[in-house]
Amino acid sequence: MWLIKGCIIFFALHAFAISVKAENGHDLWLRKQTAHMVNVVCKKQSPMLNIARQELRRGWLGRAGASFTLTIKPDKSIKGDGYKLDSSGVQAGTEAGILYGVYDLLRRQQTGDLTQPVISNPSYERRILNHWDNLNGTIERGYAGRSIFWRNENDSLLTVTENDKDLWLEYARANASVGINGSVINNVNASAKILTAEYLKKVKAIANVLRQYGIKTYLSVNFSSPALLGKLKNSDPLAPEVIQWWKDKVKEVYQLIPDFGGFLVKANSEGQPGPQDFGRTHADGANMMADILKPYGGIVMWRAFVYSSNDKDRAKQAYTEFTTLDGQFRDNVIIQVKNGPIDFQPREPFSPLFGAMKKTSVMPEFQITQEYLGESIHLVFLSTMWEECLKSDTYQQGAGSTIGRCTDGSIYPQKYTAIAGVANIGLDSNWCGHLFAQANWYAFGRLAWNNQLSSEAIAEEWIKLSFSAGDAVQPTTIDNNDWQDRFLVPVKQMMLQSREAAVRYMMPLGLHHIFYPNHHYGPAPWWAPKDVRADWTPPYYHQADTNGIGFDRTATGSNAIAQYHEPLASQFEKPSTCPEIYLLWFHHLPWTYNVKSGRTLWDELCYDYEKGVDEVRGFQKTWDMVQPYVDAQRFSEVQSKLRRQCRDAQIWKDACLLYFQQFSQMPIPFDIERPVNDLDYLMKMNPLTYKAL
Ligand code: GCV
Repeated sequence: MWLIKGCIIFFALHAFAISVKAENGHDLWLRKQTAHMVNVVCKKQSPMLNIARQELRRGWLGRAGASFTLTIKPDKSIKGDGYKLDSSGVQAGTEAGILYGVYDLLRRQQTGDLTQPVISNPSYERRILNHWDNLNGTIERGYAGRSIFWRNENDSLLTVTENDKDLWLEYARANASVGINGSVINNVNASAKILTAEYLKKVKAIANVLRQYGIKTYLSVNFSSPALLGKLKNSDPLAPEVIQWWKDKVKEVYQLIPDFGGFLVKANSEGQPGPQDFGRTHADGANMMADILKPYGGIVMWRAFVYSSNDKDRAKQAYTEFTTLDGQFRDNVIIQVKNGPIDFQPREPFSPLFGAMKKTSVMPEFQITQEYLGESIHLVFLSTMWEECLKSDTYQQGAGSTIGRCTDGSIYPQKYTAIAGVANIGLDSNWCGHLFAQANWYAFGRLAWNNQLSSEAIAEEWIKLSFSAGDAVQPTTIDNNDWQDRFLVPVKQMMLQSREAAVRYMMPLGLHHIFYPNHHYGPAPWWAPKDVRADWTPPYYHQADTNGIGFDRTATGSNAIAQYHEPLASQFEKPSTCPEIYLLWFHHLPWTYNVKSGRTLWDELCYDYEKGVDEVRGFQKTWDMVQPYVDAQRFSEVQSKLRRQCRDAQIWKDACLLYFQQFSQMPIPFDIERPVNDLDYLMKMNPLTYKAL
């Protein structure tokens, strides 16, 4: 009888344990620890040093009762906010450096990476999130709920509550823990309203919170603000009254926020106003602002994302426009360049502007939010994509002129170095919509700090910080080795494979921008209404016809290849030497063209789509197999998103193969799965909502 009773109690407790083991992901990679006692020694007191102290007490996993010293003292080997770390303490030249060192130490204690001592210096001086948050609380390309900074008119627009401040503080802490030290808190498609006195009051409140963790606040500004707000007759950057307007405005901003970081500007791009509206150049516009910001230590991040419909190849335009201005920008202007020449596609060759602007500071812009990579539905670890970009060799100053080195001051003497990531953060309880999207925020911070890190190391860290053997349904039956083999290894493998899988089921072999319009979620290679400009339609990019497929960017085509430095230009020029991952980016080739595997181009395309879908099915299995190691809530959320990802990967494959088959007129190889959706149906439904058009 006692045995039965015992069993009932055991199962009841066990069931309870399962049901309470739920986590909503809000703690990110900073989950609560059962910390040991630590004696923190620090001669100085300051709010930031107090945070460092508090973090050590909250997370110390070293020897109980050990002492740990925080020392602010310059050292030749320490640069900027870098630090020196060993098991007895951290030394840095700045308070922020101490904080970063403390986070590094705690991360090492938690992940078991106790290699010491360490000297760690940031690759980029400014490591910045760009929030595309609109002032009405919506987020352009945001998939994790509404803005954490802005609300709509019906919701006490500009009030700042204690809850707001608490959330901003959590946000700032998460950023600081990975070394991010700047936030642009409004959309680059900027409303002029951000510079009104009432909005600036709120900006000040946000800056006051972010500053506590060493984060500078920046604003996106609308180039026409002098006309829109100041009621001037225009916003010509060379007009004295316009310059005076910006001077007054900048003064007002710095009176409120003395450590304000500067402006981010999207000018003469996608309908945004800019200096060209007044016959001036990008340099005229950027320099006018830079001169005004300079006395305050502010910078201008001027975006190179410009294109117009009158050019034959959108991929060439930023390079053409900006290289001619090289040397004309002030030293506190940084040109912000997207990783690829078009627009954050699942795969692009790097933008040829990197390394080509030799007398101008340039900063990379990555997109953390998954506009083109499955929103917050698909599991895609973007670190591998950014690593690919940062490690790409531009050859601009000989072999080894990687994008990382061309932008971090190693090759060109930039006065300021910076890197930006378009944030994927919203009010969702887990911040990013998808649990694994948190890994992209994390990875951006880690790469911004150290652009040499490998995605594998980053994925491993993130997994170890976000999950643990203690999360298992029956933690007592699992030892650490077991957890590593059965959880860490397969989940890491899934993450590392995920971006390549997405490229395969969306647009393999260099295909690009064949997305459904506006939301950019699913496929629409056919979409080309007559009244829409060609460079906003997929056929402009894939150029499929009965002769073949791909965009000819060779010397006989648009000649975009000439924008790359040798030996890349020659390598890209010939299909036989062009890396196959970029084949259809640079070449229009017959369907029967033989690729390196010996297959025809058409067959290769079919196998790639098939493989991409199969890989996602594999991710589903991996995740189901690790169920015993994950709490119920996080497990089921990811499981259900993977189901949707699988359905939609199948849609990608079916839509693209059935559509392109109309031109290739070749059979889908018989050893791969047949499409399961009709093209006619796919062409009539919205792939995000599945609703008929
Ligand atoms: C903020 C793409 C996106 C736009 C975005 C733009 C940009 O075109 O679709 O939503 O606008 O890039 O980076 O400025």
